[in-house]
Amino acid sequence: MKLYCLLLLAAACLVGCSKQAVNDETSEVRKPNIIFVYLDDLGYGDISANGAKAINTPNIDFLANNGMNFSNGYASSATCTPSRFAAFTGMYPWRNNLKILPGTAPLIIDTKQPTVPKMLSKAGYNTAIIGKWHLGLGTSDKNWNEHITPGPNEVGFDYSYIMAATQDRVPTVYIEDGDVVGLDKNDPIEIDYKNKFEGEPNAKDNPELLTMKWHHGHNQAVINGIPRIGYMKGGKSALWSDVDMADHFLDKVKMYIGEKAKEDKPFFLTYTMQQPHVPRTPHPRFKGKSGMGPRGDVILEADWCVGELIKTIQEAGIEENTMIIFSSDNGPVLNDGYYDEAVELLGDHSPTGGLRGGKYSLYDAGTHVPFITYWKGTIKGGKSNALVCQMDLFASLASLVGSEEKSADSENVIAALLGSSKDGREDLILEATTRTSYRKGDFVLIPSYKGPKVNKQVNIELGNTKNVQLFNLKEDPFQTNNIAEQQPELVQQLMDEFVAKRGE
Ligand code: NG6
Ligand code: CA
Repeated sequence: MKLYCLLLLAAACLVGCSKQAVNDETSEVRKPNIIFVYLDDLGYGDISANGAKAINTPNIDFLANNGMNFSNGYASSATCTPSRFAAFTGMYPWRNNLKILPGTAPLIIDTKQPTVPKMLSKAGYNTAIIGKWHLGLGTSDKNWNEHITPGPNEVGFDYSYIMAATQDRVPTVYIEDGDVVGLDKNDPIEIDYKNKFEGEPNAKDNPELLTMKWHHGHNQAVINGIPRIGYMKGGKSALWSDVDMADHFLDKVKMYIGEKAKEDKPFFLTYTMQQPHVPRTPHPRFKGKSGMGPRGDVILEADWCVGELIKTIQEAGIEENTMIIFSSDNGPVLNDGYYDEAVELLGDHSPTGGLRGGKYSLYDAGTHVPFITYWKGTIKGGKSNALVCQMDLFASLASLVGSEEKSADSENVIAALLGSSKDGREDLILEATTRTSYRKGDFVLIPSYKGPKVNKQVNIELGNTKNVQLFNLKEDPFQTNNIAEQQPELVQQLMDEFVAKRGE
């Protein structure tokens, strides 16, 4: 602990002895605030800092250009629930065979398990999550009209203001510290993922109510004119407004930072935005602004939110004592179940930045996502090709704050995250809809898997092939050349390591 303080004091003095960083009375350094900004389905190529030309993301670029922008930054999984599980627990999601959860799912993090917020809490942090959760809540027979527990507050977040699952799944209400916000007890919420409620509109029988058309799935409850996954009854006074969601979460973020910046304790805030996941519902201020339809518009909206976040920490006077980590839970998808012109209006834009595959895919674009760290005065601007994964937040942040806590699979890559080392992880097991691949150095090995080559509904190549695939991502970042046949020994070596690590 003392060593940490001295080290950070030295670091702070190197960058000019920032006032916020030093507590005058004890001359101990205040640990940095940490803000994890986590987008939903944003692709590597969706930000101008990573080469996008058709879309301009000046605020995310500000973080990238003045912090470290990682060209080998990974989510653990090509879908949301498993990635978030790994980011918060430091444990591979395939160990628990995790899949995308319905809105009714019980909490899937063991309340006894180490988590990033618990570890930081023990290290003296205030902790909060504002935004999307999607890791299950309460028990499977939970009553949405009573206090819902366990949830984020039981796995380490002192404060939570969340949506339970996704914007396209019921319940479409906000939940604050385990209680539905604005609920009228005389109009109780009922949720069912199998059976519709008599007398309630649904997307198949009531197409006249729809303001957005479903393409696949998303044909159950109709809420705010949007067809959703799952049926819902009641809770009218608590329903969220889709177009105001970004502003709503941002307001909570501003309030939280405003309050916590004044406290002696540092804070860890996870700001999990819903964009650009479906349904894409930009606020009217952003509607039509990208020329790319709602998907582009909500990326601009998310970028604006990042700008507001930066302004908030600047105005609170904590910019030099706040580390921001920016990333996305999985790769991009265009048509994820609604007709919203994401495909038709795409033009030349490549959400993956040319990487192969996308959300749900074992090819690179499934998990290879934007990954940026920013900390004014401590992280110098630059680019890094160190291999880093969101699962590494646990061990890296533990090291940053001087915690001895451990998690199952997280590696300490804090030096890479701070830009003081070019080295990240040596290898990484990646997951996509329960299949796994093995990245080691520049190589990625994709074992053979049965199943369709392409998910036709979303039009994404999944990575399933009869034969094993091996790519050298340094020479062939877009995975056009399977070199497994040319390199049988390497295939065998990687396969052996992979199998040993997976414990099969
Ligand atoms: C899929 C949904 C998709 C999206 C995804 C979860 C259908 C047909 N598709 O099952 O629209 O909600 O789940 O996305 O229902 S994630 O980013 O949260 O993993
Ligand atoms: Ca996602």
